[in-house]
Amino acid sequence: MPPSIPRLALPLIALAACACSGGPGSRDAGTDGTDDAAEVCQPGSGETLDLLGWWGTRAWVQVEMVTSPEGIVRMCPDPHPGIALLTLVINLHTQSGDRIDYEFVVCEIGMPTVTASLAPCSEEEFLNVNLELGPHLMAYIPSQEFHGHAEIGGTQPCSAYTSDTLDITYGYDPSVVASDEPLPGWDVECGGSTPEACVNDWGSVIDEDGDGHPGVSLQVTTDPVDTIQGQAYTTWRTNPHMHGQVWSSTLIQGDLSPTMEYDVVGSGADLQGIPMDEATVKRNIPRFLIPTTGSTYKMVRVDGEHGSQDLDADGNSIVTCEELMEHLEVLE
Ligand SMILES: [Ca+2]
Ligand SMILES: [Ca+2]
Repeated sequence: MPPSIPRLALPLIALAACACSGGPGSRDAGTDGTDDAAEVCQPGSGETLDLLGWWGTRAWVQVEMVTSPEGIVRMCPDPHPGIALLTLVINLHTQSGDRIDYEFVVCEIGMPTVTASLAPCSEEEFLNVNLELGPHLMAYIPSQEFHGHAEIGGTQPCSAYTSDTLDITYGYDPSVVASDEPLPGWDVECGGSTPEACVNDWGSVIDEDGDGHPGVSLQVTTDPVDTIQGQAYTTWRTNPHMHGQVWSSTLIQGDLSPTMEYDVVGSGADLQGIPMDEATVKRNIPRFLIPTTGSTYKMVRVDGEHGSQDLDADGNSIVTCEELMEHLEVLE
């Protein structure tokens, strides 16, 4: 960091990126999903589709982070592209005509490493900012069950598959804040300093990951210099609307029209013990955009039926996130 840059800026970078990461994830750039989506379904087998059962699912969500006009943080490049990875276990449990009801759990949300700098972007000053779910949140999400249903276009391979699911939310009560209303978040124009005064719908914010802080916590680390120790306390909402085709009784894939957003309800970030002010942090968080195209998903049957791999290691007729995560290669 150049000496002219205030040290205070460092945590802002981290939190900004954390915003970036608010959705971005990406350990592998998701080339698998992209490649598969580029293929064309061939209804070769002529089988009558049977889709009920357990499916491992991965979504590659294209995300972009852009620098806030008021921010001192600059994504490099700006906008900064990335891929967020969602890994799910879905149980397609009931079929009635062309409708299939399902339950699912989110196993993992992976966010991309972001390169950031202070304006202007300087290749010598890049700081890698790594955002991930805090340890409590990481342990918590596989315990949350969500519901949805899918419409199937037919009984033969290459039939359309369109799923509709409720919002996946963390850190607030979705029965209080409707899906078309803003997430609970800190009002940067607030004259006060407490969340009671400054967070809209504060009453709906819950410590859902049980770490003693409001909302759910995202953890930020930086390299090559481990300067920042911080968490952003957030509310989170995503909804992976899936459109695609049933390739067979063991493979469904296609495009994703995801929504993914977050807001800050508190700051747990500090630099050498100096806590950051929430409004200042939020003003410096880059905006988080999701292109309407380019995201893909793949569902792979994992219960041993129809020749699929059987990941139900303990034989209890339930495939858990733990069992899926042991064999993520099936989703690649
Ligand atoms: Ca919490
Ligand atoms: Ca099992």
